[in-house]
Amino acid sequence: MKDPVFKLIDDEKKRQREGLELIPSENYVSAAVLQAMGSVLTNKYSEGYPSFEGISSYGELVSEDKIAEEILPNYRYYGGQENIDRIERLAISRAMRLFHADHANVQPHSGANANEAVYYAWCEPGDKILAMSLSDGGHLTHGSPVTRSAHIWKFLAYGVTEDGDINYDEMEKIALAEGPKLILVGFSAFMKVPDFDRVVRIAKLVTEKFGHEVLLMADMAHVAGLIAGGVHPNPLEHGFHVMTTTTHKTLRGPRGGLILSRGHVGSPLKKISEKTLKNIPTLIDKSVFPGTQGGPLEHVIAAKAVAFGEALQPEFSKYAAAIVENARALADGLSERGFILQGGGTENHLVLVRVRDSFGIDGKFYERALDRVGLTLNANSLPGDDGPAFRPGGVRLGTPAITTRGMGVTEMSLIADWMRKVADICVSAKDEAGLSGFEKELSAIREEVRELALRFPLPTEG
Ligand code: DSN
Repeated sequence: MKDPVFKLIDDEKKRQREGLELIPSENYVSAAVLQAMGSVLTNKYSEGYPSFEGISSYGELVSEDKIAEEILPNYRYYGGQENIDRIERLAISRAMRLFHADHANVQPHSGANANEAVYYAWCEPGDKILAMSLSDGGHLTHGSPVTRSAHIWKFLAYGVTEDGDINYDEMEKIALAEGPKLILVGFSAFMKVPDFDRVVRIAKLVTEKFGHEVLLMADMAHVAGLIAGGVHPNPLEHGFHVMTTTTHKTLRGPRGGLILSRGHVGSPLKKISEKTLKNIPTLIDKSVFPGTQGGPLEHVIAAKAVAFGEALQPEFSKYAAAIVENARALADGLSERGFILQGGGTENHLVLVRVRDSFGIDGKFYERALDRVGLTLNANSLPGDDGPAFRPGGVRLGTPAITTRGMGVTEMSLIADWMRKVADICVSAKDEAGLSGFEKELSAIREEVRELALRFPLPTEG
């Protein structure tokens, strides 16, 4: 008998095909990415690293055929690495070219692992790290007290201003009062383009006052695809030392993490006596393995390599530009229909809607009602939210996945229309139980959503 897991996978395929994915951190991978991920590479152990020799600096063009042919001595703890090494070297080289980095570590299993590996590479226990607060749009891994990191390092938080931008004055004030070792710019619910140059200036002031080097880290998980596509500034080109990201959001690769850095690339086997910014690529390699992870997931690394190869193609820039254009159209469409938006709109792929302020309904209720019509997004807290975390005042949505399906501004307007209709139903229904009185209205919208979704197949459906 067939394992019931496969029936459930088929059900999930149907859900993805017949609904619209509006969660801004999700996307649909290509058939090639899926194929690499579901390969025999999952059978192989490869703790350690391939040789970094001959992988280009980002400015040089090194032939991929050469990388794919060469077998070089490696830093691995297992035999049988001749294919794995070449795959990982391709992934590293493509990531470096994509993000103009001196080095790439493609092994982090996730964005959370990538972030923790950077903290562990640079900071001693008790050192101070300055990052955006979770409630203002930061991320759990940027120092939320419920995480392990928050028990090891002392996190300080800056917030956002009324108009939804980073409060740089607050960042500077805290930085100059506390002297953090690391300043982090990164977010999971923030709609502006960060002013990286201003943060670089703040770090210089900290160094002048306290005498230590400050690591500048950007967690660009949400916008990595926009950076790769050239429609968002690259923090590494503005003086940041490290950029972390996941590979599955706007970057449209497999679920996983990635760390890019600038500095000198040395042997991960050599002892490093001094933690300097120059050595950061090697400090990070040591921190990922053996510092915080064991065996790398080489099937995922192969899929990362394929996704990076796709993102290096000229079409990817068009895709990135379309994500932003669609997000603006969606934000405008929602505003025109009475939704109040955090920050007034968006400069990236993400929109944060103040549903409680707009219609007096909470984000979770609205998320669940939208689930019933096949529009998937997530409830999200808003700056200044003081209610229960599970019943926040907002919802977060974005356009990476629907743009992958080929949708454009016309479809954004349809989505905004459906969202307004569902909001009106929620107001009349009052609570989730009350939605049962609106089955007919919800089913009619569900059919319209399904019909639109089926006109735009997933990339894996050919
Ligand atoms: N959980 C991701 C998001 O949805 O933004 C960030 O890691």
